[in-house]
Amino acid sequence: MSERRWTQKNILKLASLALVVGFIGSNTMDENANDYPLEFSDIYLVDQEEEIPNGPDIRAVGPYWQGEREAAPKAVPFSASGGRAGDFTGDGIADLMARNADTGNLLIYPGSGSLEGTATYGEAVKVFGDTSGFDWMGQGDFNGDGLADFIGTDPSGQLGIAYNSGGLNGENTFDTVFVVGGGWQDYDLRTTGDFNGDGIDDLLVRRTGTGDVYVATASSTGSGDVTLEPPVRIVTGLDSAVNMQYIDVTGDDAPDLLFQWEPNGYLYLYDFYADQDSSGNFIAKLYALSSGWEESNATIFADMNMDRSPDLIVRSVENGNLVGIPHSGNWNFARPQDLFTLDGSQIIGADWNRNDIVT
Ligand SMILES: [Ca+2]
Ligand SMILES: [Ca+2]
Ligand SMILES: [Ca+2]
Ligand SMILES: [Ca+2]
Repeated sequence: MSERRWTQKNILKLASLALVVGFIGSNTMDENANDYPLEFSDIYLVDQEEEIPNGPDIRAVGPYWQGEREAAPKAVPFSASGGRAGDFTGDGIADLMARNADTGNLLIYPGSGSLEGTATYGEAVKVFGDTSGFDWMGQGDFNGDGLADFIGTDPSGQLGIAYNSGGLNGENTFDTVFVVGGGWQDYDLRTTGDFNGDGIDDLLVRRTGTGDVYVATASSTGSGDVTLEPPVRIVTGLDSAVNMQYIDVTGDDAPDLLFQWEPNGYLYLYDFYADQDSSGNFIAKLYALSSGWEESNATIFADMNMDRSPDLIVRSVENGNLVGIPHSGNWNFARPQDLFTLDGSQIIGADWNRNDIVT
């Protein structure tokens, strides 16, 4: 490990956290550890026996969650609701969406269906010209046709949606953006996911300055409009999360909440349906997956290799590399750190720091 990467900070981190069960690609402080393609110096797997400092105090709350629920949401296939990357092309493979920070152009990178380095995603297709008027953009299927639609907000809080017109077709990929409503300037983390299992993606948001996460369920007549219900609080305690995604990674077909926690750099998984008590009430649980993610400034979930398990995509703060980390295919609640196979990581793109939005 080079001097440059093996900094005092890392040594201190090791000593103070005592959490290390292995470096990526190595179970020891191996000389070769730095050859690992992830190129992050201090991503650590988490030993679940150790106490984790500065972790979140997260709780499921609200009318959707009062210690009991009628049932877990209906099964939602990854390909239909997106791994939070969406399928814009209609081939069932999740594609990436990114905005070039200089031009404001919105680009779609079609997924190849295999995790193969820089061939994992194909050449970018420009779908919108200058989108600098949007402060957030994402995707979701808001009319239930299986094709990822566009969603975005502007700084005044107006939220717009544009339906996918039938596949990836340059600047004709989307129909005209229509305004759904306002008020979204009060929320800072935004993501989509099918919360109620009706096949229409819903909006999950955190209220700015709080730890409260809300869901606004969406409905659509299937053609010209989308209605968002008023946001209902579902989770509290996420004040220091720096990103948030809603996707099933445990394989029980019920989406989980994943987030990166700023105070300690950990990636967490909150499983709403981790367990049941003797009365059949669901018990939500928080799992720490790995640490060191302050070295990444983007987190995306997408099934890159089409094994139906969403994989993890991160972006290096240091060099802008986009890195794909495969899902192991297995969820073991006693070994949550094994959910993503860090030593199977590959660089799937370079210079992704040129994009200010990646999803
Ligand atoms: Ca696709
Ligand atoms: Ca759609
Ligand atoms: Ca829904
Ligand atoms: Ca996968």
